[in-house]
Amino acid sequence: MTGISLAEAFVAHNYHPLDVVVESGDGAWVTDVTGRRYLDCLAAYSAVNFGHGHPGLIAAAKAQLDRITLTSRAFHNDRLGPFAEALATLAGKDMVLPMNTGAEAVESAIKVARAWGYRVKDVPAGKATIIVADGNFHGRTTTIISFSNDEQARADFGPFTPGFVSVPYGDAAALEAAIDENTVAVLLEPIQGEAGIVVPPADYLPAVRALTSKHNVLFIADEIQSGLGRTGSTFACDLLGVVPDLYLLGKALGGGIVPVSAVVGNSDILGVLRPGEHGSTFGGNPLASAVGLAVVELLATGEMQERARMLGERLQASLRLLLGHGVVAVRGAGLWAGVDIDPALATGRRVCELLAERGVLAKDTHGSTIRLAPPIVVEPEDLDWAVGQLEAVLLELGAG
Ligand code: IF1
Repeated sequence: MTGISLAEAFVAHNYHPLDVVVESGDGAWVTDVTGRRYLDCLAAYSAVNFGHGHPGLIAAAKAQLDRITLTSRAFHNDRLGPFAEALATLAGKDMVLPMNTGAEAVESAIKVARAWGYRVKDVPAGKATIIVADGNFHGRTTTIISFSNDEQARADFGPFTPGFVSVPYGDAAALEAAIDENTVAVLLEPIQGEAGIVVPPADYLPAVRALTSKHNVLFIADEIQSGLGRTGSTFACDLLGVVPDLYLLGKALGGGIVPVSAVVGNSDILGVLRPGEHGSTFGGNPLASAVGLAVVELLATGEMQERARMLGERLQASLRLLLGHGVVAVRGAGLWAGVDIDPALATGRRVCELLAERGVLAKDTHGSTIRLAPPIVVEPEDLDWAVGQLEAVLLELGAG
């Protein structure tokens, strides 16, 4: 059986992948089992920000494989401390809670915010609420889907966790109206990914920062997808000069090699956790920490962020030329774009299928939107070529 039919037979049907079976990857390119090459314009939802097989990251992982890979947090390991120090420094904070997946970082921050609410803010027991935004995507656990508005993500998975209030994204007045004395945190994506790369009005995040400070509420920024270089800065919050109380990081923190996530903040908040109250078998393991440290060292030079900023300008400008030619809207920041295809022309899924036939891998979201997030190491000519392929697909579909 081929890779596809084996996967269809033995893997739970919780995804509907394109008909491409990837075998290897190098930089921004992947190769399938037949030897065909594709430009990877998804980069594993930004988990591969620095490219497939980044030499420095692979070297760090290989070196650690030969030392030790797993110790559990029952003991110290010699890699976690340096990783945590470097990551805290990168974020301008003083404490790190290491986890594995993005959803775990979100869950961890929810627990930290609730504990902070009861122990520091003096919210009555069991009353803490967290404000989130309509259209959010923060992961797949039962608590996280409890505050999703996406019926597909929720249907048949209840009962749900209480304690969340959802308000329209981008509307600071609605946010302030929802804050009361039991609000412990506001949890937001600085740019909404799954919703279609939705960039809020420029005054929104600064207003959220001002309101949360004024009302003694934590501002938790889910930078799991937007962070670590993607938008042309270390954090999407940086683009607006906003500093949240907690950063949630994941995806690219693992260098495309291992799952690594973290909650990063100051000890007046993260310090509420006491031994035994929270944890994970794998969080902060030596291999994850060695890779995470190499990722932070890569970002500390600022070169990746600058490259994403420059290539991002190029990408957004070339995509805007397609407006009116099968494209009805382009949104984005840095090397991250949401492109709305004219629904009369084709679904986003169909466009992605035709792009794959032309050697470009991208992913649709919400019917007619496709998202582009190539590895930051992509060559400018390859980026131009990919946009050219999108243009060709739209022409093929009958765009004017
Ligand atoms: C899927 C989207 C991307 C995230 C933010 C937390 C998490 C994610 C902002 C959870 C995860 C994913 C997971 C993947 C598809 C995907 C996605 F379309 F659903 F929104 F990337 F665009 N916060 N994003 O984007 O991180 O637990 O997965 O490590 O679930 O199908 P995780």
